[in-house]
Parts: sequence; C-alpha cells; structure tokens
Amino acid sequence: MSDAMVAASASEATSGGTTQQVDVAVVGAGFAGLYLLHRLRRAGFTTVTLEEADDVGGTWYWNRYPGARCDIQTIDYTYTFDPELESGWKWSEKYATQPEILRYLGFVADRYDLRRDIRFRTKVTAATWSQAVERWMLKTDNGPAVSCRYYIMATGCLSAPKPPEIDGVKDFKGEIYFTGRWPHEEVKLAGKRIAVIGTGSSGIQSIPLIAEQAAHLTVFQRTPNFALPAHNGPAPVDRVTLLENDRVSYREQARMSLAGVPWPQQMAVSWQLSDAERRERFEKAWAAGDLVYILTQLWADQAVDVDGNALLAELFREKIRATVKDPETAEALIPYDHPFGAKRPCLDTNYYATYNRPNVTLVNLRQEPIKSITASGINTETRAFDADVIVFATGFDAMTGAIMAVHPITGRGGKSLSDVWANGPQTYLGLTVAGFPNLFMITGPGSPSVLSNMAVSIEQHVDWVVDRLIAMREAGFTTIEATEMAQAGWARHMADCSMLTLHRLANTWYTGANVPGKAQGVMPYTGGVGPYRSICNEVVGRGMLGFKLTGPNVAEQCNDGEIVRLQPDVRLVLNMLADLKLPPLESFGSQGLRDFVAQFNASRPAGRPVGEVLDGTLPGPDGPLPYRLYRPATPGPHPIVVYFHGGGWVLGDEQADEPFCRDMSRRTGMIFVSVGYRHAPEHRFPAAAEDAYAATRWIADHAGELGGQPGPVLVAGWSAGGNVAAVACQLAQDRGGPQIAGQLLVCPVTDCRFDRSSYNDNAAGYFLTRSLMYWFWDLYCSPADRTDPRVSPLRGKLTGLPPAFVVTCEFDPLRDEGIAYAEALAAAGVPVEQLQARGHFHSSFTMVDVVITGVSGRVQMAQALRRFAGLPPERKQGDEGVRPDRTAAPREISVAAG
Ligand code: NA7
Repeated sequence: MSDAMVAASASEATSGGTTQQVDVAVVGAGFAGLYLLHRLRRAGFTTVTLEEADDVGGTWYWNRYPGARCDIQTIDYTYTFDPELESGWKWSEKYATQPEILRYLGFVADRYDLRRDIRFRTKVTAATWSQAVERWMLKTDNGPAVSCRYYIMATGCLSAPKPPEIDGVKDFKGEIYFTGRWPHEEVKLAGKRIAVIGTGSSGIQSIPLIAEQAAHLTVFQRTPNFALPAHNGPAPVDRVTLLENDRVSYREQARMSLAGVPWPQQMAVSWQLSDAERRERFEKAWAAGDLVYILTQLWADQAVDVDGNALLAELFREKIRATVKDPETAEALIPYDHPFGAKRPCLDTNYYATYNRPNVTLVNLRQEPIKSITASGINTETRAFDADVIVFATGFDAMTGAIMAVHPITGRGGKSLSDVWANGPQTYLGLTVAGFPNLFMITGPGSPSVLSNMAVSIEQHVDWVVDRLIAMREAGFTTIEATEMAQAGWARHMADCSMLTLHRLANTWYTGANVPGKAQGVMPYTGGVGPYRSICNEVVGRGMLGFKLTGPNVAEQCNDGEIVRLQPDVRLVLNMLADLKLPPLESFGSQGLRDFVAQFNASRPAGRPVGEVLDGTLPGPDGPLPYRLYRPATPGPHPIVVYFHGGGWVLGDEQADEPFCRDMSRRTGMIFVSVGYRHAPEHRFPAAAEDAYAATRWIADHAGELGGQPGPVLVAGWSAGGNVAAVACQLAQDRGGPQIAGQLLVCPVTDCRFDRSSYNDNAAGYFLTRSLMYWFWDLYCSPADRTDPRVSPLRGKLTGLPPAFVVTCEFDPLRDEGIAYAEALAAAGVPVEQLQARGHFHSSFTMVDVVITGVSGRVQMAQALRRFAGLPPERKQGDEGVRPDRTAAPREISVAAG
C-alpha cells in the first residue's frame, strides 16, 4: 500500500482519536513550514504540520517586541516560488515590521489554504524512529499522536529562547518580558523604570523605542555590537528597478550569490584602494543602510582577512564616536573583541543616538558584571539599579536548540540526537543526520541558514527535500539515511569552510558561545549560498552520493563517498576554470600558452605591498638573466631567498609568481630574489638548471650589494621552479658552493617517472594535467637525459644537502614524487619537514588572495625559512595565529642514518 493510501485509510482512525497517519509530518508553521506544507501537498503527500503557537508565523509570531523588523531588505526576504504570489503582495517598506511580515505569512497561508493541515497549539513531545515499520512516531501534547514516513523539522534557527542564566530572576517583583516571547496584548512601558539586558539585534531594535516611553532606561551590555543605520523608508528605487526589470534573473542571481542577495563579488582588495577610496566606499555603504551590502561590497578581503577587516571596523568605530556625545559611553559601545561581521551585526534606527538621551544609562557589564536580580531590580558587582520592568533581550539557544531542545528525538537503534550532538551538531549538508533515517532539517546547522537571506535558503532546502521525496516515491524507496562517511566528510568540509571567513574569531551564537556549556564550533555553513546549492545539486547528480536508500521492492542503493574533498576555494577556482571550457593547454603551443598565462596573471590580485621592488640583471652562463627583488619594509639587512618560478621550464618569468614572492617576503621578513631563468623549447635541458645554479651563486656572492645579509642564502621554488631549486642545492654541494641554509620546495618536479599513483589519480581536472606535464617534459628534456639528477634530483646525491621543507598537494600529479623526494632526503639524513596539503591543487599556494585556505600553508613555509635562517620563529602577519589549520600541520620525517 502506498503511503498516501495508508494515510487515507488512517484518517478515519485519526478522527477516532488514535494515531494520525501521514506521509510527512512537519514541525513549525513559519516561513519554512508553510512553504513545505504547500509543496508537499502539491506533490500529493499527506501531511500534517504541528505548531505550538495558535497561528502561523514562527519567528514572526513570537518576536513581537517593539521595533521588531526584518533586517534583510523585504524585496529579498520574501517567497519567490510563485510569480502570482509575488505580484499579489506589495511590501510597504524597505524593511518590513514584524506585524507586516506576520500579515504576509497569514496571507500566504490563506492563499494556499494551508491552515487546514496545521494543528495549532500542538507541541511534539517526543519523536522516535520505529525500524519495524520504518516510520517516525510522534507524541504530542494536544490531540492524537502522529505516525509519519518522513519527519521534517522546520523549527527555525532562533526559536528556543535562552534562559537568563542570572541568579534571582524569580525574586523580582516587577514585570519581566523576553523579546523572543513578547506578549500579544499591549505592554505598557510609559513612565516606568526599565532595564534591558542584551544588545544583540533584539535589544538594538527595541532599545530606542523603549527609551522613548520609559521614565528611565538602563541598558545592561555585555558585548558591544556593530550596528548600521537602516535608513528605513520606501524600498530603494534602484533595487526595485533591478528586480522589476528582470525578476527571473534577479532571483536567480540571489540563489547563486554568497549571501542570498544579488550583490556581485567584490574584486578590489583593501590594499589596492587608497584611504580616500576606502572611506568613500564605506560612506556609501553607511548611507545605503543595508547589512548585506556593508558585509560584502566594500572590498574583497573584508570578510576573509583580519587586516582588510580591521580597516572597515575602524571606520565603523569612528561613526559610533561621532554619534555618541559622552566619550566614555561611546567607548563602551565600541566593539573591539571581534572582527566586523564575525558576530551578527545589527540594523538600527537611532540606536547609538539613544544614548544621548538624558533618560538612558548604559551599564558596561565587562566592567561591572551582573551579580543578581533582586526584588527591586538588578545588582551589578558595584551598583544597584531599581527597575519596574526587566526586558531580557538575551537571545536564543541558536541552531541546535531549535531542534534538540524542542523534544527528545530518538533515531535508529535508540540513538538520541542530543547524545549524537553532545560535542556539536553533526549533519550531512545540514539537512540530515546519520542514524536518523527519514529525518530532515530545514536550514539546520551545517547549512548556510543564518549567514544567508533565510527566504532564499528556505526555498532551496524545501525544494531539495520535496524533490527527493518525489524521486524516492517514483523509484520505490521508502527510507533515506546519510552515511557516516558522508557526514564525516561534510564535517571536514565545514571545518575547511570555516577557515575561509572570520566567523571563527568571535564568541557568538554562531559558534555556540552564548550558551554556557554548549559545544563550540562555527555551526552555519560559511562557504556561501551559491556554492552550497551547487553542492546539494551535485549530491543528486552523483546518484545521491552519501545516502543509503532502501525500499520494500527495490535493491538497496548506497553510493557512499564525500561530496567535497577539495578545499572550498579550490573547488570554486576549478569550477571557474572548468566553465572557461579551455582546450588542453598544450594545444596553445609554447608561445600561445605564455601569452595566455600572461593574460591570466594580469587579472589576478596584484600582491600585497612590500618595502621595495627592484628589477635587475645578473650574469648567467649564457648571457644576462633578469631578476626581480622584493625587499621587506622592515630595516635590513635581511636574509636572501633565491626564488624560482613555476611554469614547466617553458612558461613564466621573474614576475610570474609576484603575489607569492610578495606574500612570502612579508611573512618571512626576507628578501626574495625571483630569477628569470631560460626556458624551453628555445633553451632545453640543462639550461634552466645551470641558470638556477649560476643565479644562486651570483646572488650569494653579491648579497651585501643587494642589501641582504652576507652568508648562506636560501632557495625556494614552485613546480618546475622547485625542480631547479632542488637541483641548485645539489650542484652547490657538488661544485663547492655557495652555501645554502635551506630549501623550500613547493610541489616540485623531482623525477622523470610517471607511474606514481598521483599521476593517474590526478591526471585531469586539476588544471595541471598529466598530458600537460608530458608536454613540458618533452619540450625541456630528451628521454635520454631524463635520469640526469639535474632534471630528476630524486636520483642525485642527497646526503649533506641543506634542510628542506617540501610541500605537496593532494590533487596534483606531482604529489607523489614530492613525497618521494622528502622521504629520500630524510633517508639520506637531511632534516626534512613535509606539508601534505589536503584538498589543495598544484596552484593553491601561489594563488595568493584567491585560494584563502592556502594561508596556513604559507605561514608554515615562512616559519620553516626563518628556522633555516636561524631567525626566531614568528613574524606576525596578522593571520598566522588565526588560521590554525590543524589538518595541515607539517610532519617531520624521521631521519634515517645516511
Ligand atoms: P543575540 O544576538 O544572541 O543577543 C543577545 C544579547 O544578550 C547579547 O548582547 C548577549 O551578550 C546578551 N546576553 C545574553 N545572556 C546574557 C547574560 N546572562 N547577561 C548579560 N547579557 C547577556 O539575540 P537577539 O535576540 O538580539 O538576536 C538574535 C538574532 O535574531 C539576530 O542576530 C538576528 O539574526 C535576528 P553576548 O553577546 O552573549 O555577550
């Protein structure tokens, strides 16, 4: 019998007061629950929605405090699934108030006749998976229990208010209100002494309005927040015009954007802009009064780099100082403890100016924490404040609270979700949990959720889930469950994504830090709405990768695996390259490929400022060789690193790896001299190797003239440059100098054998292909010469070589020969450290400011070079300490007897 038939026959039983049988049960009748119900019904599933409140609205039903408003522009915070619905409703303001949003949700419920399948005033008190019947059994506190095939939590991310965690609340004799559970009847605040605890969005929205009514308002602030003036009013004409001119593409761009609002990706990085340009951009954002705009549109590094962010945060602080008249109060209101955007910034109307009112006092709990609440008010450690009313704007047990704290959820084998999540939420795609078949979460932890325009994320989740249920029904499957492997892979991907942005640097409800004892970690997906959507689609495209599907009359299907193994930004870069649909690069010919690469490099970020960049030439074995020198801004003389660029012995020049050289010069505090060695096919083997050796020797001999420290130099190189760097070290040893203090080899070519597995595993799809490598080899070196250590240094004499730091990338044909070289050096008694970079590709570390997750690797490279040069380990660049990528720590190879 189909689920629908079971339900039809069971509806009689329901009216008899027994269990209600449905295909799908949904908890919550908010934004997500309503759309879910609509889609499920349209798809022919019998459905019941269980809702604790007595009407629809979810968040917008409960959060009725004064000033409650949406803080995404309402033209974006709206359903988009039905064009007729869109044209049937007109928002009155740029940011709608809570009553208007609630009216809208009521309008939606009426339009699709949704209320008839919603059981209001009904709380689910327990949900248990029955393996025997493959159904979820729900207990409720009102009316019949429910048996459903699928159970979907549309409970919202911020719906479980957090207890106040302050002693003495029960002793207070006055009125108490929670912003998240504001009464439906009018609350009379006029003429009263009011205390507000909390300065998150709810506090910041309500404080100005409460202040207007109160005899006196005392605000108890633990953490100051960044708040941007909303400049509310009619929806901005430019945005409305953009939408109305092409609604379909506007909505589509929103779906593929990072935050769910169609703003473009900013390209200019902060250090490319002058102070005046940055200020102009900031003022424009301030005037626009749009959180997504100010969070994404100032400069490309504002959300990913501590320095780029600090510039913005400081401009913000100036505004607070300029608005708040009392300097001490202004200082207390200024956030210093988190980067802008790492904690949810707020949108306000007159928030900071409210502190200029004579009837408002700010209490800085960082200086005088609350000791207790008494019968008459609030005592801090130094003062007592009398109050008639206390408003708790203290927030929510975010993301997991809304799912876990609602009721016990017991999955397969009696597993409790609370236990499974004891150390933090574990999910696959933020949608499902291994061990909990047929359970879905809408905008759960592990999905973009609260870091996005919720309306866009909700529609994507609902569509994905309902489409899967339809596909399962068509294929005869009745259960779906994420696999452990897929879930573990998603946790890794989440951790990788969390290194992209600065959210991990603040103690917030995003990380669970607002609830005492809660497990810590960034809970929302920080990789962006568009990338997330494409991953969900890819899961489907790859045969429901990471899910086990079963059904009574069909063979079990389990296509196990990890959906994203690449670092998130590497995935984006590779997708972008794939979209270019380039022919095999070798088909360009050597000059054609040089031109292509030069053009490609012209569009990349320029590289960060260094003290000085100098061009010169040095004598090579067969004529002058150009070099470019990057000097740090710190006082010299500095140690010198002789650097060799990548390009398969065929491409590139002394400027080709400019962003890498600049970055490494800044991080190491060393001079980098990048050498333009001769290229094939014009100059074949051993031209590049001999040039590299000659350049190293000359630079070592002229270190003083170059402003460097006399004494040993260091060498470094990437790819073919890593090859010639390794060879230069061997030649220096064979030929009696110069002295080399250490070698940094990044994805080096070390051998002419092509049968190591990385050559096959990564033969195509990761930009540097196997066939391109074959072509490079053919242009540079005849087969007869290939075993010569001057091109295959793995075959050279390794004993006594300088200490090495060898970097290899997981998705690189050259991976295994790099590892082999590190191991061979170690076996020969050379001190070696090795960084095997997970999820990275051949160009990860040289695509500075594009592959953000490459930072931690370069930090480690810089530290190694400093160790080799005998310098103290740390030169603070700002991002070292804050990007600890524990998964990518270098391993020291045990030194075997040479
Ligand atoms: P938030 O943003 O979590 O804000 C809660 C505020 O309450 C925040 O300032 C907290 O300080 C403060 N708080 C919480 N507990 C205490 C105690 N015990 N003592 C003093 N202060 C406390 O919740 P909101 O309701 O304002 O906003 C939630 C989201 O809704 C918002 O971000 C939007 O997405 C919409 P803390 O920062 O933890 O030091």
